[in-house]
Amino acid sequence: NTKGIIFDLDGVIVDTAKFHYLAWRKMANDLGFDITLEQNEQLKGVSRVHSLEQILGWGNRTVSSTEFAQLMSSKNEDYLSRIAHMNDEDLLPGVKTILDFLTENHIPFALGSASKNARPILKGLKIEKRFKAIVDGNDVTKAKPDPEVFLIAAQKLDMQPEDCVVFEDSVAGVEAANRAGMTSIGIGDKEILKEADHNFNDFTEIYIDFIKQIIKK
Ligand code: B16
Ligand code: MG
Repeated sequence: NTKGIIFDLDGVIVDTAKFHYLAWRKMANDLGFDITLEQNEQLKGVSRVHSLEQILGWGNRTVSSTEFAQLMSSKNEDYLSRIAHMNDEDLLPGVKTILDFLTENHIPFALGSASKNARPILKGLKIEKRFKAIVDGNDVTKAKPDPEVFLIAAQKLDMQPEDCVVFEDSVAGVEAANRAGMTSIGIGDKEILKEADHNFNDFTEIYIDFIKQIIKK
């Protein structure tokens, strides 16, 4: 028996974080202010609605609900045009090796992402069919750091939360995994993701032996 694995998408499987940043930054610039890379850290893993609320707060802007909806939709169009040409070469380094190992060894894995664009992105990367379950921003009512997205993923994997291991690049996502009672693995800056149970800079640092160890029940 093995544990189940849950992958975050943006910043873990593929580097869409930089495209989210560019698209939000362009929107902010059009509104007359800027957002920094440091501020962008706080947007990782955060839903579209909460990201926009946060950004408008930074710029001291209030907008009508109509304008709010327009800003979200034009940001998303801009974002989609930036990721339109993504393909299997855009998998982050080391990800393919891990997915291949899991697939070959029949270890089930799921996606647990805040993104409403997750399915088209996975399709573009040509890995959509390899996931036993895909839970994304369209399936949840509560955004990370609420554990809902990971708890639904565990259910779909037929696993207890404590038997799940989550790979996350965001502070909100690590908190969500911890609150779900799962093992959290932070991918990225250890100083930022200090609440994670294990930390790696990226997947090239993770050896199959480590995977074998953490999936043991
Ligand atoms: P969308 P993840 C998150 O995806 C991103 O990290 C976050 O920056 C983004 O705002 C959120 O998805 C919503 O994305 O606008 O595509 O619905 O990291 O949870 O996979
Ligand atoms: Mg992420």
